[in-house]
Amino acid sequence: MPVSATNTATAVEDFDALIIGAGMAGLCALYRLRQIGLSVHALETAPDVGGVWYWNRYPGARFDSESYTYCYSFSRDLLDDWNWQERFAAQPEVLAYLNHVADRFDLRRHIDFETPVVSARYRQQDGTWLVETEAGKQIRCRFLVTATGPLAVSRFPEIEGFEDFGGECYHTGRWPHRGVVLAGKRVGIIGTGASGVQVIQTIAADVDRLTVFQRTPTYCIPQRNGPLDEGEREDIRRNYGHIFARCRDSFAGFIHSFDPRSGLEVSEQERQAKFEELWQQPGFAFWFGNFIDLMMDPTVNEYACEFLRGKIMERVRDPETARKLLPDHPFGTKRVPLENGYYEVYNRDNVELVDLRETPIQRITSGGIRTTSADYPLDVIICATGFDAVTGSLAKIDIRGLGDQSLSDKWRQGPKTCLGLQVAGFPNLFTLAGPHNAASLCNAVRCTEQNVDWVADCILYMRNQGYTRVVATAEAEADWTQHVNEVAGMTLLDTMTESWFYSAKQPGQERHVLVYAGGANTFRKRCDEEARRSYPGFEFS
Ligand code: N01
Repeated sequence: MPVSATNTATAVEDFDALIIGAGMAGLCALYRLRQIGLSVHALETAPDVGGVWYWNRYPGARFDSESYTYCYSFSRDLLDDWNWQERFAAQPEVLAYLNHVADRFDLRRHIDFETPVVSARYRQQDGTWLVETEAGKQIRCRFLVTATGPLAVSRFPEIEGFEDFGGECYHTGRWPHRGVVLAGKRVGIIGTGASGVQVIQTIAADVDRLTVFQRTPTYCIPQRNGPLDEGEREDIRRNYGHIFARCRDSFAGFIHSFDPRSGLEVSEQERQAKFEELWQQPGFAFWFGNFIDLMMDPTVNEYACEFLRGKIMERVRDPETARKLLPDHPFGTKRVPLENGYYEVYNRDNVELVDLRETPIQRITSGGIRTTSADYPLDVIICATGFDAVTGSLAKIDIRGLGDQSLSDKWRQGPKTCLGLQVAGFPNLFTLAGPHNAASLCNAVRCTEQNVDWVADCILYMRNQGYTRVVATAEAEADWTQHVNEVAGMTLLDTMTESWFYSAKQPGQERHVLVYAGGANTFRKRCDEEARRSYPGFEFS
C-alpha cells in the first residue's frame, strides 16, 4: 500500500496519508495514522499547532466542555501527566496542552507550518491525491484527510464603512497575538454568540465604555467554572475510564445525559425543581441533561425557555435592558453560550446594550458605529460575528474528485456525504468533523477521536484485504444525506432560527443542515455497524 518515497526528479513529496490542519483533529489523526504504520504528514496554515485554539485568543476564550472530557484518550500516560487547572480551561491552558501533545509524541516533525493548501486533485491514473500549497509545493498521497475545522473561517459582518473606521478593529476568531489593550477604551462589540458572551463578561470591568450591539438575544446558562484542586484531579485520573464511557454513551459527548422522562409526564413543581437543579450544575447540564424531549417537543422546550427568561429578568436590574435580552427562539436551536456573570454585566454603568432589531446598524463611520437612532463613538470594534461554518474551510480549497468534479460544486445545493466522513466521487478522501458528522454538535475531542479511529480502522481493513481505494457509494450517500435531513426535521433545530447549524449565511438563502442532530452516541453506533458489516456503503478496489 505505501506510496513510493520522495520523488526528487519532480520535487513531489509522497506520503501514504496527508492531513490538512494541525488542530485538535489533525494532531489526533497524525498520531493515529502514524501509529498504524502509515507515512503521514500534515500541512497547517498557522505558524504552530492548535487550530481554533491557536487563533481564538480573545479575552475570556475558554472551554465550554469540562477540561477533563476535552482531552485525548489515546494515551494513559498523557492523561496522567497533564494537570488541568480549571474545570473549564482557558485558551492559554488549552493551547499549552496541544503543544504538550505535539512535543510529547514528536508530531511537529511531520507538520509543515504556514503552508496553506490551495488545491487537491484526485488522480485516477494512479489512485492518489495531488495536493498543492500556496507556495507551489506539491504532495502526493494515497489518503487525504481534512481536519480543517468546522469553525475556522472567520466572518466579518457585511456592514458598510469598516475601511473608514479610525480606531482598531478585530475579529474574535483572528485575535492578534501581541494582545490588545482595551483598558480605558470605548469598545463596541457586534455579536452575542458564545464568543461574544465570553468577551463581554471578561472585559466589561476594564474598559471605559462597552457598547454591545446585539441582533438576536440567546439563552446563556451558567458555566460555574472554578479551579480544580489536587484531590479533584486525583479523582478525575482514577475515573477517566468511567468519564469517557459516560461521554461515549451520551447524546453530545459530554458527561451530561438526558433525563429519560418526558417534560410533560412530570408535575409543574417537579419540572421547575428539575430545571433549577440543572441550572445550578456546571456546564451543559441544562441543555444535555434536561428532559429527553427538550429538543423535540415545543411545549417542553417552551417551559425551559420560560424558566431561563425568568432567570434573566431576576439578574438584570433595568427591566427595559432585561426585555432586550429575552430570547424568543426555542432553547438550543442556537448553540447555547455558557456564561460567568454575563447578565450582571448589564447592571454596570459603563455598559450599554443596543438592540439591533429595533435600531439596526447603518454603517461604520470614522469615529464608531452609526445605528438608525444614534452614533456610538468607539476606539475599538470587536466583531464576534462567527464563522463560515462547517463547509467554509473546505470551500477554501479547490478539491476535485473523479472526473475533475469540484466538491464545492457538488455541495452547491447543500452537502451530500456518507456518515459525514466520505463523499461519493471522492475516493480516499476523509472529512474529519465535516458536514453531516456528529462532531460539530458534540464535545469536539470525543467526536473527532471517534472519526479518526473509524478512518484508521477503515484503512487497516483495506490493508488486510489488499485494497488501495475506498469510496462511498452514491446510494449510501443519498441514504445518509436523507437521514441527516430527516433527523434534523424531527427536532426543533429545524425551526427558522438562524444559526451556524444550518448553511444559510444570509436571510432568505436556502437552508441546509450542516450538523448531525441524531446524537453522537447514535452516530457512533451507526459508524461501528458500518465497519462490523464490512462497509456495505463503500466500494473498495
Ligand atoms: O459565533 P456565532 P461565535 N450584525 O455564529 C452576530 C464555538 N465556540 O463565534 O444571532 C449583527 O455563534 C450573530 O447574530 P444572530 C461554538 O460552537 C466555542 O460566537 O445571527 N450581528 C451572533 O450573535 C459557537 O457556537 C467556544 O442574529 C451579527 C454572533 O454574531 C461557535 O464557536 C467559545 C451580524 C455570531 O455568533 C461560534 O460562536 C466560543 C451582523 N451582520 C465559540 N453577523 C468554546 O466552547 C453576525 N452577527 C470555548
